Amino acid sequence: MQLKGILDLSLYVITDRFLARGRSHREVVEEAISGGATCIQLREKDVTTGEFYASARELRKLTREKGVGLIINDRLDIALTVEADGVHLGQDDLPLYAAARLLPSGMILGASAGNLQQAKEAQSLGASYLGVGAIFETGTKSDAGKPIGLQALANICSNVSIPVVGIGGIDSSNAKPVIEAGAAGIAVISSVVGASDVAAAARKLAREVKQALDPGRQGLGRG
Ligand code: TZP
Ligand code: MG
Repeated sequence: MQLKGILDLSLYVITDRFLARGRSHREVVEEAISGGATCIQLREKDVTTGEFYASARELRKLTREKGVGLIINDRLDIALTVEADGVHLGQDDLPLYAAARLLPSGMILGASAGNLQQAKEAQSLGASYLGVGAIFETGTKSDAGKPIGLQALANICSNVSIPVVGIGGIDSSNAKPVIEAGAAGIAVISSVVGASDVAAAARKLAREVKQALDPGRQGLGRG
């Protein structure tokens, strides 16, 4: 899968300024990357466009230095101006067909899907990967809906050809079955951004995911 070469989605950490215990995006993202985050999404809900843009620029510089992908949530204009690796659009955002018209070739188009129909539609409209969920209960997104669970995730994973990232209520206690259901990675907010030790939380999750993606390596003292 071409995306794999461009972007590693295995531990996809999404920012949240309200869950960050007063730490800046920069501090949280630096720690998350040092713990093993492979991709960062800048997600802002209650800031001005100017503030969103400033954060995006700062994280673009940082993620470039660290060699980690940067995806911008909701805002294609900001993703384009800061030369992010991609944009992530939900069901109520700019429609994928409209975004696809402006998207430079090689830029990643992430899409949210809560069921198989949405997943197939997003794939047919050119999505590069899917964020599927909420898998488990989460208090982070008020309109996340009823959790879809692992069975529905597995069904989606086996019916699309683009990579799927599970999202919603994922922590180190339940990351493994998400990968075993066929996901290429996990997307997390509270279990990393809200942790007292962000790097340690990311490290623990990265280990779980790595082992689940490559069980052959278990017990070899790696990772
Ligand atoms: N989309 C579906 S669930 C969710 C989003 C953005 C919230 C994920 O946050 P957490 O804290 O990892 O459950
Ligand atoms: Mg959105």
